[in-house]
Amino acid sequence: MTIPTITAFERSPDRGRGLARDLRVRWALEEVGRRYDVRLVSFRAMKEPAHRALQPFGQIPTYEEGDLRLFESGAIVLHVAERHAGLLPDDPNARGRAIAWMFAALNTVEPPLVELGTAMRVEREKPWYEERLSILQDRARRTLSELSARLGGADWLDGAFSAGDLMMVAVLFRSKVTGILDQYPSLSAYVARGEARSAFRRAFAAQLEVFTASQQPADKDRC
Ligand code: GTB
Repeated sequence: MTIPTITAFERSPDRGRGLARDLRVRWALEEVGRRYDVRLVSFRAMKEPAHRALQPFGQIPTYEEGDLRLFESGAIVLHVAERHAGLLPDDPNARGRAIAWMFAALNTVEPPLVELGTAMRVEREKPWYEERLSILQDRARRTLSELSARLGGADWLDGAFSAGDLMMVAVLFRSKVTGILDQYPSLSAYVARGEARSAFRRAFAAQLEVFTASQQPADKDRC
């Protein structure tokens, strides 16, 4: 079986603490027990034609396996989940629902959280920051309240852990730095359950290791 190669940041402002979206791809590969190689790319290399041929927007992650080339973390996780046992239920309806949760994570939950996180990172000095912050917090809270209501007291979103949970936890995990998740104890516990999985821990450690191994400085100017 070909060993897939993914791309990840050579340098990252968070120094590999889970903000970069290769984490979810690593996690999916770890969940299904698939070894993978990592090619680290610089910010300059990401914008060059060779990388843009893989990722039109000049971003990570990408995925190469034999003659297959994929971009978009969601598409990559879905590809991994569809080709290996463990991340999607066998029952076609349950499978469809798990995929719906993946899309909900990426299309409904991630956008307001990313908007909030980005504003908190790069718009703090703007004169309108406080007003915008409050609008973005309201938007994020609305979505998180609805998600929390649906999760209720369950461990996972729809029965057993699936690629839908993997993607939702990965999305929520990235927003922990904003502090907004602290207002939702059941979602915080949901993320903690995801983080406690051994596959997540291996994926997180592998991403972190890129940066601890080289002791490199943070690149504050990018992403
Ligand atoms: N929709 C795409 C997907 O899901 O694959 C989005 C991919 C994406 O956003 N990639 C980012 C990237 O390559 C890295 S994850 N950015 C470089 C660029 O656009 O030039 C976003 C990210 C990672 C790390 C931090 N950080 O450390 O602060 C912030 C955001």
